[in-house]
Amino acid sequence: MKISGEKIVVAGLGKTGMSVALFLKRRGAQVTVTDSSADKELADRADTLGKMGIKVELGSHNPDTFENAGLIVLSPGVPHTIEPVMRAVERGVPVIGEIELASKFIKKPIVAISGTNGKTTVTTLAGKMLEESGLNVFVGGNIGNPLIDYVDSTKRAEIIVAEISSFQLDTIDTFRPGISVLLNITEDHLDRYADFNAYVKSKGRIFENQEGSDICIFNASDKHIRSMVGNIRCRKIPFSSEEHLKGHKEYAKILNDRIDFNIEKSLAGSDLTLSGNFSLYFSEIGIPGRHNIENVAAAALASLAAGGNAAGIRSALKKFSGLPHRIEHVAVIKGTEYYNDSKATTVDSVAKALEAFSRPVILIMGGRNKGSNFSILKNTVMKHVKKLIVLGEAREEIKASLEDIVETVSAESMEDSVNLAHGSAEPGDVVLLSPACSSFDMFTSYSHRGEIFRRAVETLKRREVNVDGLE
Ligand code: UMA
Repeated sequence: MKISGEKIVVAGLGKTGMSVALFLKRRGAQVTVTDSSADKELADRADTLGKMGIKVELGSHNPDTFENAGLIVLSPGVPHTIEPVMRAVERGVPVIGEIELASKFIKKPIVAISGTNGKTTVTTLAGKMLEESGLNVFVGGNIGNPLIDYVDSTKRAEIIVAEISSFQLDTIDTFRPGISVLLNITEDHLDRYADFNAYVKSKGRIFENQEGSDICIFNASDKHIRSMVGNIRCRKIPFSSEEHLKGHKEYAKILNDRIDFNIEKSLAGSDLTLSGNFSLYFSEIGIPGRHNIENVAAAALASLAAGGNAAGIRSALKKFSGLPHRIEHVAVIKGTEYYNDSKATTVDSVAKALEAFSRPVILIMGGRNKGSNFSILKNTVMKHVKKLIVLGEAREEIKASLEDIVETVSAESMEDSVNLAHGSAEPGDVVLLSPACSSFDMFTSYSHRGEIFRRAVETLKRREVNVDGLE
């Protein structure tokens, strides 16, 4: 790929744009970065880049900048459908994303993990399982560190494990992971895609360039995924309960108390002497919920396929107690357990979190709606939730969808939500923050929202301890 001397436009000056601009500059490209915002933080970044001879345009996207480019590299947060990009495409300017660019410079096999929910957990777990199996691994992508950072880093990995979002798949061209993993597809990002089908299609692109020798690991219980794998070329390894595994010789079979793995050889073609056939008991899995059984099945299959072994998988699982902001245990106050699931920004992830509990739940939901239909939660809420507390931009919409099913009250802030929950909680209950919305109406990110929840719970706990003098 020719970069030196090329006029390359980088759109978006977040983490990705910054890394891509520097990567291209180091290779002698004439780089222009453009960002529609002119925030103070961006001005500081622009200053840094300016000193290195990189032109930066902030505050709007100038169509001429795009049309005069030899190549456009989009950040995931910049839709490929915005007007200036579409016009440049019409004029024949190639448009790719950072994943496509990075993959052209990465020679080691890539394990690419996508899906609506569980991507970060599976990416983290697969990385740890491979490390515990003795392999040198780089973990990156949508998880937080751009894949392109690996190329110029000093780290030399034997295998790359990358979390890949649908936004990133929208701008691939030849990206071909040696191992692809597709976990599930449920409604998400409907504020960015024309409809659910467009989103499903985007997710399916993870398989697009795979060949017969490549491996695809997929959730055979998911009807959207099942319907797309018929046409793809690669070694197909499903994970699911028995009914969906018919005809497959390699699989992870989810039974009542364990997962049975059966896989013939790893990607490199080496024989798996001790791992090809083994069982993992649910009692060995320390993270809650049925969805995490599927996540572990997917991560372990990916690890086995990438050359990991059963001992490494077990060792990683022993050390892994879950990620922050995903059904994360925060505190026990007067017999009520408080959990932070701030990462749950879709209705499906809220349903999965609720299903992880057999005790009554006081649920805190709300934030900015990403295009979800909250009524989908009716049955699960009826089964698990004793009181619903709603906050943020979407609170009236959520209330209208679910107040017939459960007592629903509105809160003004996260602190107010936690106090309201505490007021209704009895010993044995669970208070769960699982918003089904993005955080951007009140917070800077889902992790910021989770931290504010944690602080509110900790303040409540201190108050209760002072009142009772114990706990
Ligand atoms: N911007 C424009 N024009 C636009 C839209 C946005 O210039 O039309 C600008 C914004 O003003 C902003 C910049 O683009 O300055 C932000 O770009 P970005 O959102 O791509 O931010 P990055 O920091 O590069 O983060 C991206 C991913 N962000 C998104 O997909 C929205 C990060 O995933 C990822 O960790 C990072 O690259 C490294 O790969 C975050 C995410 O929320 C965590 N992902 C979604 C998810 O998981 O659901 C997909």
